[in-house]
Amino acid sequence: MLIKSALMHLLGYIWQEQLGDELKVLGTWRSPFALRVRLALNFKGLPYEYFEEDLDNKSDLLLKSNPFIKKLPVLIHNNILICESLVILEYIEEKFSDVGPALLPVDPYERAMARFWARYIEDKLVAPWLKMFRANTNEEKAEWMRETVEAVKTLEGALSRKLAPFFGGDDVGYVDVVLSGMIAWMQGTKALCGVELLDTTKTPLLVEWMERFAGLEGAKEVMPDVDKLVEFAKIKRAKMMALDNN
Ligand SMILES: N[C@@H](CCC(=O)N[C@@H](CS)C(=O)NCC(=O)O)C(=O)O
Repeated sequence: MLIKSALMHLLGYIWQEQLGDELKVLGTWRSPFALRVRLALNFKGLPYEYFEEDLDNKSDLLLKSNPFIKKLPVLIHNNILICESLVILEYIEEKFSDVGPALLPVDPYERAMARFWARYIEDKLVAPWLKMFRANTNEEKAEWMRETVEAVKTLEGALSRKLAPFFGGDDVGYVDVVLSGMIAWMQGTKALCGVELLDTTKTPLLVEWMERFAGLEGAKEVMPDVDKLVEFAKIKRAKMMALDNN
């Protein structure tokens, strides 16, 4: 795996030298969306320059790069700007189809299914998780928690039907990259919202998947520290509550 990853990086640098292409990523360490982009580039062995943004004080580069919604991540490819993590992943996949491993399957049905699961993760896991985290009442929190837990169970089932180490099969693919942005947040959910989302009895396959994923060369260097994330999120929520109460 180490040799494969070193080779990928070497090929990436050769590609960059030959084409004179330049990739920049605007992100923040805690963003599950920005993480997807960094992971996809790492797995493909594409070198990029990373810019850590302060979302309380957005840089001119971010405001100019994503003037419509002013959010991270942004991929800057030479002078081209691409926003929205899933859109960026598709761009990387299409533009650099000849560099590194493909993230989307070749078969149209498999490709459609990968996109379906990516959408599922967005709508049924990430969105309810955020609502649970931001809920003002216990009733609201319980409702969004129920939805989040349901989504995790469904993903455990989807992985069990794969009979493979990753959603992408023997290697990581699009769905793995999309879900992996949430790994640290899922690990921190007990501390933040009082519910253990992943454990060896309820979701043994996802726990194994998560450990396998976090150990990958392209992932190790960018996965956020769970304790740091929890600390950050607690402060963020306290500030949000204080604003709501004013
Ligand atoms: N759907 C977007 C979500 C992006 C997003 O919510 N980014 C957050 C960081 S995690 C952001 O930039 N927030 C800044 C803001 O809301 O002003 C994607 O997939 O890229």
